[in-house]
Amino acid sequence: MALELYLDLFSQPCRSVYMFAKKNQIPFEFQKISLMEGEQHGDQFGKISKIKKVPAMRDGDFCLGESIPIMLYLAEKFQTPDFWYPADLQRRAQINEYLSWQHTGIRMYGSKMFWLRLMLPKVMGVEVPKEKMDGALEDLNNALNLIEEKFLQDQPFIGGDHMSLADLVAIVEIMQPLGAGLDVFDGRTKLSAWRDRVQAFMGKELFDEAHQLILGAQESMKQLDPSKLEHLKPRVIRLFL
Ligand SMILES: N[C@@H](CCC(=O)N[C@@H](CS)C(=O)NCC(=O)O)C(=O)O
Repeated sequence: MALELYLDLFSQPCRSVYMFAKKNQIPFEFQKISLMEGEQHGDQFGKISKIKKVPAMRDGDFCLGESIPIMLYLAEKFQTPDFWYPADLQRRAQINEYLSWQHTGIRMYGSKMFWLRLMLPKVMGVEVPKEKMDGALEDLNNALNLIEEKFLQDQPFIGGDHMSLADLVAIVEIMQPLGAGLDVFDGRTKLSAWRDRVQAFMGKELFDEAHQLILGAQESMKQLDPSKLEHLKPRVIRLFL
Protein backbone atom coordinates (compact mmCIF):
# COMPACT_ATOMS: atom_id res chain seq x y z
CA MET A 1 0.00 0.00 0.00
CA ALA A 2 1.33 3.46 -0.92
CA LEU A 3 2.28 5.83 1.86
CA GLU A 4 -0.64 8.21 2.41
CA LEU A 5 -0.50 11.85 3.43
CA TYR A 6 -3.72 13.42 4.70
CA LEU A 7 -3.58 17.09 3.88
CA ASP A 8 -5.44 20.32 3.30
CA LEU A 9 -3.15 22.88 1.69
CA PHE A 10 -4.95 25.74 3.42
CA SER A 11 -3.03 24.54 6.46
CA GLN A 12 0.54 25.68 7.08
CA PRO A 13 1.92 22.40 8.50
CA CYS A 14 0.29 20.51 5.61
CA ARG A 15 2.12 22.68 3.09
CA SER A 16 5.48 21.98 4.72
CA VAL A 17 4.87 18.21 4.70
CA TYR A 18 3.62 18.38 1.11
CA MET A 19 6.61 20.37 -0.16
CA PHE A 20 9.06 18.23 1.80
CA ALA A 21 7.69 15.03 0.27
CA LYS A 22 7.51 16.49 -3.24
CA LYS A 23 10.95 18.10 -3.18
CA ASN A 24 12.50 14.84 -2.00
CA GLN A 25 10.56 12.81 -4.57
CA ILE A 26 8.99 10.69 -1.86
CA PRO A 27 6.15 8.68 -3.38
CA PHE A 28 2.83 9.25 -1.62
CA GLU A 29 -0.90 9.27 -2.14
CA PHE A 30 -2.53 12.65 -1.48
CA GLN A 31 -5.63 12.16 0.69
CA LYS A 32 -7.56 15.43 0.83
CA ILE A 33 -9.18 16.31 4.15
CA SER A 34 -11.23 19.47 3.81
CA LEU A 35 -11.01 21.46 7.03
CA MET A 36 -13.66 23.94 5.89
CA GLU A 37 -16.07 21.04 5.46
CA GLY A 38 -15.11 19.54 8.81
CA GLU A 39 -13.82 16.30 7.32
CA GLN A 40 -11.21 16.03 10.10
CA HIS A 41 -14.03 15.17 12.53
CA GLY A 42 -15.07 12.04 10.62
CA ASP A 43 -14.72 8.59 12.22
CA GLN A 44 -12.67 7.30 9.32
CA PHE A 45 -10.06 10.04 9.70
CA GLY A 46 -10.10 9.48 13.48
CA LYS A 47 -8.52 6.09 12.79
CA ILE A 48 -5.59 7.82 11.04
CA SER A 49 -5.11 10.81 13.36
CA LYS A 50 -5.71 10.35 17.07
CA ILE A 51 -5.94 14.14 17.45
CA LYS A 52 -8.13 14.59 14.34
CA LYS A 53 -5.86 17.20 12.83
CA VAL A 54 -3.96 17.47 9.58
CA PRO A 55 -1.33 16.71 8.48
CA ALA A 56 -1.44 12.99 9.17
CA MET A 57 0.33 10.05 7.61
CA ARG A 58 -0.35 6.36 7.09
CA ASP A 59 2.48 4.05 6.13
CA GLY A 60 1.04 0.53 6.05
CA ASP A 61 -0.43 -0.08 9.50
CA PHE A 62 1.51 2.79 11.01
CA CYS A 63 -0.25 6.12 11.50
CA LEU A 64 1.30 9.38 12.65
CA GLY A 65 0.18 12.95 13.26
CA GLU A 66 2.05 16.27 13.67
CA SER A 67 4.03 17.79 10.83
CA ILE A 68 7.48 17.71 12.43
CA PRO A 69 7.48 13.99 13.41
CA ILE A 70 6.00 13.17 10.00
CA MET A 71 8.81 15.00 8.17
CA LEU A 72 11.44 13.44 10.43
CA TYR A 73 9.96 9.99 9.78
CA LEU A 74 10.06 10.62 6.03
CA ALA A 75 13.61 12.02 6.27
CA GLU A 76 14.82 8.86 8.01
CA LYS A 77 12.84 6.38 5.99
CA PHE A 78 13.81 7.89 2.63
CA GLN A 79 17.31 9.00 3.67
CA THR A 80 16.83 12.58 2.50
CA PRO A 81 19.94 14.80 2.18
CA ASP A 82 21.62 15.76 5.45
CA PHE A 83 21.03 19.51 5.12
CA TRP A 84 17.32 19.16 5.93
CA TYR A 85 18.11 17.96 9.45
CA PRO A 86 21.90 17.87 9.83
CA ALA A 87 23.60 15.11 11.81
CA ASP A 88 25.97 17.74 13.26
CA LEU A 89 25.01 18.07 16.94
CA GLN A 90 24.90 21.85 17.19
CA ARG A 91 23.37 22.55 13.78
CA ARG A 92 20.62 20.04 14.52
CA ALA A 93 20.09 21.62 17.94
CA GLN A 94 19.67 25.04 16.29
CA ILE A 95 17.09 23.65 13.91
CA ASN A 96 15.32 21.95 16.81
CA GLU A 97 15.30 25.29 18.61
CA TYR A 98 13.36 26.89 15.77
CA LEU A 99 11.08 23.86 15.30
CA SER A 100 10.13 23.93 18.98
CA TRP A 101 9.64 27.68 19.08
CA GLN A 102 7.50 28.03 15.98
CA HIS A 103 4.39 26.21 17.25
CA THR A 104 3.58 28.93 19.74
CA GLY A 105 6.04 31.56 18.50
CA ILE A 106 4.56 32.29 15.09
CA ARG A 107 2.18 29.71 13.64
CA MET A 108 -0.80 30.80 15.67
CA TYR A 109 -0.22 34.47 14.85
CA GLY A 110 -0.23 33.74 11.11
CA SER A 111 -3.45 31.71 11.45
CA LYS A 112 -5.04 34.33 13.63
CA MET A 113 -4.40 37.03 11.04
CA PHE A 114 -6.02 34.86 8.36
CA TRP A 115 -9.17 34.42 10.45
CA LEU A 116 -9.36 37.98 11.81
CA ARG A 117 -8.76 39.75 8.47
CA LEU A 118 -10.59 37.44 6.08
CA MET A 119 -12.66 34.56 7.39
CA LEU A 120 -14.45 36.13 10.37
CA PRO A 121 -15.36 39.56 8.97
CA LYS A 122 -15.66 38.89 5.24
CA VAL A 123 -16.90 35.32 5.08
CA MET A 124 -18.67 34.63 8.39
CA GLY A 125 -20.02 38.12 8.99
CA VAL A 126 -18.49 38.46 12.46
CA GLU A 127 -17.25 41.89 13.48
CA VAL A 128 -13.63 41.99 14.67
CA PRO A 129 -12.94 44.71 17.26
CA LYS A 130 -10.12 47.07 16.28
CA GLU A 131 -8.14 46.35 19.46
CA LYS A 132 -8.18 42.61 18.66
CA MET A 133 -6.81 43.27 15.19
CA ASP A 134 -4.18 45.70 16.48
CA GLY A 135 -3.05 43.21 19.13
CA ALA A 136 -2.84 40.38 16.59
CA LEU A 137 -0.83 42.55 14.21
CA GLU A 138 1.58 43.51 16.99
CA ASP A 139 2.08 39.85 17.99
CA LEU A 140 2.73 38.88 14.37
CA ASN A 141 5.17 41.75 13.83
CA ASN A 142 7.05 40.90 17.03
CA ALA A 143 7.38 37.29 15.87
CA LEU A 144 8.63 38.40 12.44
CA ASN A 145 11.15 40.75 14.07
CA LEU A 146 12.42 37.86 16.15
CA ILE A 147 12.85 35.69 13.07
CA GLU A 148 14.76 38.43 11.24
CA GLU A 149 16.91 39.59 14.12
CA LYS A 150 17.52 36.43 16.14
CA PHE A 151 16.91 33.35 14.02
CA LEU A 152 18.16 34.67 10.67
CA GLN A 153 20.62 37.33 11.80
CA ASP A 154 23.04 37.62 8.85
CA GLN A 155 22.77 34.01 7.75
CA PRO A 156 21.22 33.12 4.41
CA PHE A 157 18.94 30.57 6.10
CA ILE A 158 17.57 29.96 9.59
CA GLY A 159 19.51 26.72 9.64
CA GLY A 160 22.77 28.48 8.66
CA ASP A 161 24.35 28.35 5.22
CA HIS A 162 21.85 25.93 3.78
CA MET A 163 18.14 25.40 3.56
CA SER A 164 16.77 23.12 6.30
CA LEU A 165 13.50 21.91 7.81
CA ALA A 166 13.43 25.07 9.92
CA ASP A 167 13.28 27.27 6.80
CA LEU A 168 10.58 25.16 5.21
CA VAL A 169 8.43 25.27 8.33
CA ALA A 170 9.03 29.01 8.67
CA ILE A 171 8.13 29.98 5.13
CA VAL A 172 4.71 28.29 5.08
CA GLU A 173 3.79 29.99 8.33
CA ILE A 174 4.97 33.41 7.22
CA MET A 175 3.01 33.09 3.97
CA GLN A 176 -0.34 32.49 5.76
CA PRO A 177 -1.35 36.15 6.32
CA LEU A 178 -0.86 36.84 2.59
CA GLY A 179 -3.97 34.73 2.08
CA ALA A 180 -5.90 37.45 3.90
CA GLY A 181 -4.24 40.25 1.91
CA LEU A 182 -1.61 41.21 4.46
CA ASP A 183 1.80 41.54 2.79
CA VAL A 184 4.09 40.64 5.66
CA PHE A 185 7.16 41.11 3.44
CA ASP A 186 6.43 44.77 2.76
CA GLY A 187 9.31 46.85 4.17
CA ARG A 188 11.17 43.75 5.36
CA THR A 189 14.16 43.44 3.04
CA LYS A 190 15.96 40.73 5.01
CA LEU A 191 12.85 38.56 5.23
CA SER A 192 12.05 39.14 1.53
CA ALA A 193 15.56 38.15 0.44
CA TRP A 194 15.31 34.99 2.58
CA ARG A 195 11.88 34.21 1.08
CA ASP A 196 13.39 34.50 -2.41
CA ARG A 197 16.21 32.12 -1.47
CA VAL A 198 13.78 29.56 -0.02
CA GLN A 199 11.51 29.86 -3.04
CA ALA A 200 14.43 29.46 -5.46
CA PHE A 201 15.66 26.41 -3.55
CA MET A 202 12.23 24.71 -3.45
CA GLY A 203 11.54 25.64 -7.07
CA LYS A 204 8.97 28.25 -8.04
CA GLU A 205 6.59 25.71 -9.54
CA LEU A 206 6.33 23.63 -6.37
CA PHE A 207 6.28 26.72 -4.15
CA ASP A 208 3.45 28.30 -6.13
CA GLU A 209 1.50 25.07 -6.38
CA ALA A 210 1.64 24.53 -2.62
CA HIS A 211 0.53 28.12 -1.93
CA GLN A 212 -2.09 28.38 -4.66
CA LEU A 213 -5.05 27.68 -2.34
CA ILE A 214 -4.05 30.05 0.41
CA LEU A 215 -3.05 32.86 -1.96
CA GLY A 216 -6.36 32.47 -3.79
CA ALA A 217 -8.40 32.43 -0.58
CA GLN A 218 -9.78 35.96 -0.89
CA GLU A 219 -11.34 35.06 -4.25
CA SER A 220 -12.35 31.47 -3.53
CA MET A 221 -14.04 32.33 -0.24
CA LYS A 222 -16.47 34.60 -2.12
CA GLN A 223 -17.90 31.46 -3.73
CA LEU A 224 -18.29 29.66 -0.40
CA ASP A 225 -21.70 29.28 1.19
CA PRO A 226 -21.18 30.86 4.68
CA SER A 227 -23.73 28.49 6.23
CA LYS A 228 -21.22 25.69 5.57
CA LEU A 229 -18.87 27.35 8.05
CA GLU A 230 -21.38 27.67 10.89
CA HIS A 231 -19.93 24.55 12.53
CA LEU A 232 -16.59 26.37 12.87
CA LYS A 233 -17.90 29.63 14.28
CA PRO A 234 -18.05 28.95 18.05
CA ARG A 235 -14.55 27.47 18.12
CA VAL A 236 -12.95 30.14 15.95
CA ILE A 237 -14.53 32.89 18.03
CA ARG A 238 -13.33 31.23 21.24
CA LEU A 239 -9.82 30.85 19.82
CA PHE A 240 -9.29 34.21 18.19
CA LEU A 241 -11.65 36.81 19.62
N1 LIG B 1 1.21 21.06 15.63
C1 LIG B 1 0.46 20.47 14.54
C2 LIG B 1 -0.67 21.36 14.16
C3 LIG B 1 -1.79 20.61 13.50
C4 LIG B 1 -3.01 21.48 13.34
O1 LIG B 1 -3.33 22.30 14.22
N2 LIG B 1 -3.71 21.31 12.23
C5 LIG B 1 -4.87 22.11 11.97
C6 LIG B 1 -4.79 22.75 10.60
S1 LIG B 1 -3.46 23.87 10.51
C7 LIG B 1 -6.11 21.23 12.00
O2 LIG B 1 -6.10 20.12 11.51
N3 LIG B 1 -7.19 21.74 12.58
C8 LIG B 1 -8.43 21.07 12.58
C9 LIG B 1 -9.18 21.26 13.86
O3 LIG B 1 -8.57 21.73 14.84
O4 LIG B 1 -10.34 20.90 13.87
C10 LIG B 1 1.39 20.18 13.35
O5 LIG B 1 2.46 20.80 13.26
O6 LIG B 1 1.05 19.32 12.53
